[in-house]
Amino acid sequence: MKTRAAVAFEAKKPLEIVELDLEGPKAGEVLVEIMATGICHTDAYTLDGHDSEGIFPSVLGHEGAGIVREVGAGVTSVKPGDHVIPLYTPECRQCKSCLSGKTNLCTAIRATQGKGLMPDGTTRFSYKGEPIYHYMGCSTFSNFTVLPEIAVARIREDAPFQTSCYIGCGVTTGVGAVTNTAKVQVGDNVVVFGLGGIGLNVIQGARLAGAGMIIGIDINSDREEWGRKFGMTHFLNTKGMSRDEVVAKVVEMTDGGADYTFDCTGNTEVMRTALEACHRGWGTSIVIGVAEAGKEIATRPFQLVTGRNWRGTAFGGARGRTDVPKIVDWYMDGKIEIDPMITHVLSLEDINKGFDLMHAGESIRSVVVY
Ligand code: NAD
Ligand code: AHE
Ligand code: ZN
Repeated sequence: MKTRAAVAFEAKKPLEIVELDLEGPKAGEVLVEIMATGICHTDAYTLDGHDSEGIFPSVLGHEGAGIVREVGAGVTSVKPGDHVIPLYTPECRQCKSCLSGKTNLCTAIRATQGKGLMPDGTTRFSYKGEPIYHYMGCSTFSNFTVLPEIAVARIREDAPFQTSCYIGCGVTTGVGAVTNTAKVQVGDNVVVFGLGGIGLNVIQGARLAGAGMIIGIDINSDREEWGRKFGMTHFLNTKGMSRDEVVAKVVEMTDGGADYTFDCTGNTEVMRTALEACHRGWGTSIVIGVAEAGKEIATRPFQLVTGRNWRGTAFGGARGRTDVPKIVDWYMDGKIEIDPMITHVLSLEDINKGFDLMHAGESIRSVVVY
């Protein structure tokens, strides 16, 4: 079949809207009509050539929601007409990682996914007879996409696509980092570095968990108002401040350092600041931001010797097929907010505007509706 898609033909070039050829689902796969997709900073990071796994030409996008239109042989858990959210972190429930109960990082298809391929080692997209690669196993910047059955979460049908697509990455990542990874407890002091599409969801996750102080940090002063909307109690604009100054300020505000800090910037200097702003003896810093290829994190080992913990999280530690439908319920029941964070709704033709708005710091989430 044919599908309209925004294709990343080359790094650092705008996406091009073209009609691609799409092969139907093979055994264990499903064809999904994507109804809406968010634009996450990770899409921009890959398009900008910062992803060591970046492959071109490819169809980016990993934050979608849509409807199953066809299923391949042997598919039993979804059927045509089901509403689903694609999962860049699938859940096979059979691999060592899934069975461990210790991680959400299913390994069933990770090797081919990282090469832009379906589990059988081929691509379903092509353009003028040449292969176009998949991205994060999702490729939601295409109106139709093919996904492994284990990489879709079935969701309730009354959830609007335009907002629930954000649960495919940003909402789950931010809220899950607090509830699944950090397991923030009532009264804990939390510091969030970077108040964009992920950081604001960390803030609302912290509010949900009953955190004490929720300190937001950004270098864009417009983000103060945004943070306060979702539960931030204090704001710090760290533009022009040194690492030591930021750490000293957080230590002063929290009487010794934070119980939990979260990096939602992808900047390795900020990651260090976030670790060092943790309370001596027990504070934990969670890395959410994705750093550019070649970047490394550093700190004095003494920071760890004296009890600070450095951890990371992917997709908020969520087991997609199990947890995503629950997060959709939280949204539909009003426990978490999504609508105000969708600042821009665009057509596929205008998708590059979404990237410009993100780089200019003018959007929280842009969503493309098909
Ligand atoms: P975004 O562009 O919407 O937000 C980034 C925010 O960080 C902005 O408000 C920006 O002003 C702020 N910022 C930038 N530099 C800063 C600095 N030096 N100090 C303080 N604040 C600073 O991006 P997003 O969509 O929220 O994504 C944030 C990061 O999370 C990206 O690196 C993205 O790739 C990553 N991410 C990771 C996961 C995961 O599973 N681990 C999932 C989604 C996104
Ligand atoms: N490909 C990059 C790493 C990118 C990365 O860390 N991705 C996150 C999700 S970001 C969503 O917006 C993730 O899930 N990581 C776990 C995984 O298995 O990819 C690189 O450095 O090579
Ligand atoms: Zn993302």
